[in-house]
Parts: sequence; structure tokens; C-alpha cells
Amino acid sequence: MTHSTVIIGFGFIGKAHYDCLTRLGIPVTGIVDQPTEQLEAFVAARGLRLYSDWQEAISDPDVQVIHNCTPNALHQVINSAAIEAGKHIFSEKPLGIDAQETAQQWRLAQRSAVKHAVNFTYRGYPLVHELRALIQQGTLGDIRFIKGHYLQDWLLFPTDYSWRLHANREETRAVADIGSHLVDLARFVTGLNPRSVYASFETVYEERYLPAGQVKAFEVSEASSETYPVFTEDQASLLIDFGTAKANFEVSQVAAGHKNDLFIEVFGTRGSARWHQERPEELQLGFRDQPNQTIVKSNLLAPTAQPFMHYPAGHPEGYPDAMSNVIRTFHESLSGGASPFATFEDGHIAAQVIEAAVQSQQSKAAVELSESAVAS
Ligand code: SOE
Repeated sequence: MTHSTVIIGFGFIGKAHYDCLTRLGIPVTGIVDQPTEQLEAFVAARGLRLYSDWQEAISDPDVQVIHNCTPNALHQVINSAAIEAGKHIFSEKPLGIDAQETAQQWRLAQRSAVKHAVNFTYRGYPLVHELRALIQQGTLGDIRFIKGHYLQDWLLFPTDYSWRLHANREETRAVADIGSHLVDLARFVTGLNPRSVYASFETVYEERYLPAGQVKAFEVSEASSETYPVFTEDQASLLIDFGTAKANFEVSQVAAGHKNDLFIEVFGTRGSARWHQERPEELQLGFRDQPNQTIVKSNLLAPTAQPFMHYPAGHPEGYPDAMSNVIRTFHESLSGGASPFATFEDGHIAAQVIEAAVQSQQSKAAVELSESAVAS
């Protein structure tokens, strides 16, 4: 059974959701965004409704599912209203701008019958599920160390522009935008939960240049000579205590040459495993007492990984496929499907790590997470 779905926010990520939903045959019935000529033509050509605001979409009785693709500061208010209106909600990450916002949403979600998800896209790759299965089977032994990075260079120059750069002092940027993925990925594959965080942030450019004209996501735009202040971090180092395993993570949006370089390596007492988002169909295993191996996507993957591949071995699948896998597992759950996707609880735990990182940066000491993050 499919559920009629509205996308709120139709920028880069909203359009990506639209593509995934369309591919999955899930009926998108409407969109909420500023009514430009281009958007009006887009909805008219597809017979979609263009809502004047998000409140109108959420109060529409014909809508069953909301995809919230708005900027971070709007996640809480829209997600909460959707839950209160009894709509299933698939939210972009981070779930909120701080752990208070995410705790409130997680509490609301627990009291409601609606399904809730946060778009931690990297859970949607078959080799990530393979890594999780190998760890669960004990192939790597006891997990003792996790090393990871998420490095990008799209904000390397002070003339590079994104709405994310206007985040206020209370928000984080690189850590919330991409560090949150790394934290979620580590939790997902190892099953371990973060306990404390030691962090060091750096803002390379405290002042940047406004763009001269309209900006398109991920396109280099011309800069004006007008400057604006930047309050959030361009890069960060995080030491996270996952209880029986320690983790060392690097996060940067100004790392020259790195595009969407998400990497994780998990070290156990019997072996290690490495996965690299830009080579998503390979998983490298390392051993001391047998030859190292590279596992590639094929129908020999674990049964839990196979539903995440849709083409035969040697036919590469990537980011849009992973995102559509995550969206698919969420929509399947509306009819009883049980494949794991990130829920508001996972979004809240990621937010607690981010908040602890901010506090650690300020206090220059490790910060413990509250009990609720380590309980599950
Ligand atoms: C930009 O940094 C971005 O699109 C993130 O917002 C996404 O979450 C990540 O998957 C790719 O990079």
C-alpha cells in the first residue's frame, strides 16, 4: 500500500527525495516551496498541488506522509506539527538544531502512533549492511577502535556560499551537517552507543563574501564584495568514547580535494573493516592471520544486505540508490516492513553528540552524554 506524500522544501535535497519517491512508485501529491515560475511549471506538468505554506499541507486530510526537506532551523516546528496532525514524518537531518529540540520531538514521537525517520542516507548502502552483519556475526571479534572522517571541500574558499553558513552561534555546521552522519554510521554498524565526547572546532573563515546573484546548490557562484560573519565551525576533530571502543573522527567542509569523502574503519580483536562512501561497492577486510580481502557487491552478500542492492554485481549503485533505499524502508514500515532506518531516537542521539561536542569545545574537556543516549 502506498501513502500520499508531500515534500516540504524543494531545494537540492527536496528534489532528491522527489526522484527517489517517484522511482519507488510512491505518490507525491504536493510540494511546499516559494512559487517560482519554474516550480509552478514543474508541478503543473506533473499534476501536483503547490501549497502556499507548510501549515496548509500538514492540515490537508488527504496527506498521510510528510517529507521535511527544509533548512535545519525549521525541522523541529514542522516535524512536531506533522506528528500532532497524525502524519508520518520523514525528516532531513539534523533532526533539530540542538538536543532540546530533538528530545522534544523524540518524546512527541513516542507518544504517537506515527512512524518517524531521519535521513541518515548512508544506512542505505548494501556494503554498510554487510559490514553490520559481519560485526554482528563476530568476524572482526570485539570492536575496540573506530576511525573515521567526513571531508568535503565545497566551502574551501571564502567566496563559496551556502545557506548553511548563516547558522547562528547556537548551531553547529560541519559537525551537524556531516559529522552527524559519521556518528550515526558508527552506531549503526557497531551497535555501540556514544558515552562521552572531546572536541576541537575551528572556523577557518570568520568572515565570508555574499554571492553576487542567485546560488544553485553545489555550483560555484560569483561573489560580491559584501561580507558577512560566520559563527560556526569549518572543521572539527572528535574523540568519542563508545564504551568498549574508542573513536577518532575528523570532519571538514574545507578539506581541499575531498568531495564527499565519508570513510569509516572499524577495528576488532580479530580483524578490521574499511568502507569508503566514494567507493561504496567495496568493503575491505584486514587480518593478521589470513590474507586481507575485498568484498564487492554481489549476490553473495549477507541476506540483510541483499535487499539494498538492485542491480547485479559490477553494475555500480550509489548515493541516489542509497537514499531511495532509506526512503523505501521507511515507507515499507508504514505497511509493517521491519528493515532498519534511523528514527527520531537516532536523530536525538546524534544531536546529543553534537551538543556534547559544542560543550567540549567551549570547556576544553570531555563531556559525558546524558543517560538516555547510552541506554539503548
Ligand atoms: C552537504 O554537506 C551534504 O549534502 C550534506 O548535507 C548531506 O547530508 C551529505 O549526505 C552530503 O553532503
